[in-house]
Amino acid sequence: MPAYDDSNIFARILRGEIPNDTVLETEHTLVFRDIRPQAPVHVLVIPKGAYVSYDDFAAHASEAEIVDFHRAIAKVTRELGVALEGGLGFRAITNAGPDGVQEVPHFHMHILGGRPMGRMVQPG
Ligand code: DGP
Repeated sequence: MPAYDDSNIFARILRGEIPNDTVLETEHTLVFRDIRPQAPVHVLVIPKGAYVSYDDFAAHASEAEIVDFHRAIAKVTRELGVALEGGLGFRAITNAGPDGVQEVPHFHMHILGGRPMGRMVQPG
């Protein structure tokens, strides 16, 4: 696991050094709109803790952080109208490392919706 780089853009957002369009904030989790939206709904769900990737978070975060993260996804998908309770669904994507084409090395889950999302993975 690469060491967590404190200078990444999401760490700076969490420190309040860079503005963001927050949709939801909980004790351990922040949800904000992606700066380059690829769908009518495109938000990023991030833990406030310093985790590089999903596997880092899943292995090392506390149970409270893990539950809070997933409950935040449940809440925000409902609030944005894309949850299956009242909506047409969404896609959750997380990229990890070079093969996953992860740009920002702070774990984040993309939530995309508001239109049919097409094929899951383009042929390489
Ligand atoms: P990934 O490839 O999974 O690491 O995606 C990183 C996403 O982060 C990408 O969709 C664009 C978004 N992003 C990068 N910089 C910023 C920023 O400064 N603010 C916000 N809101 N999103 C950003």
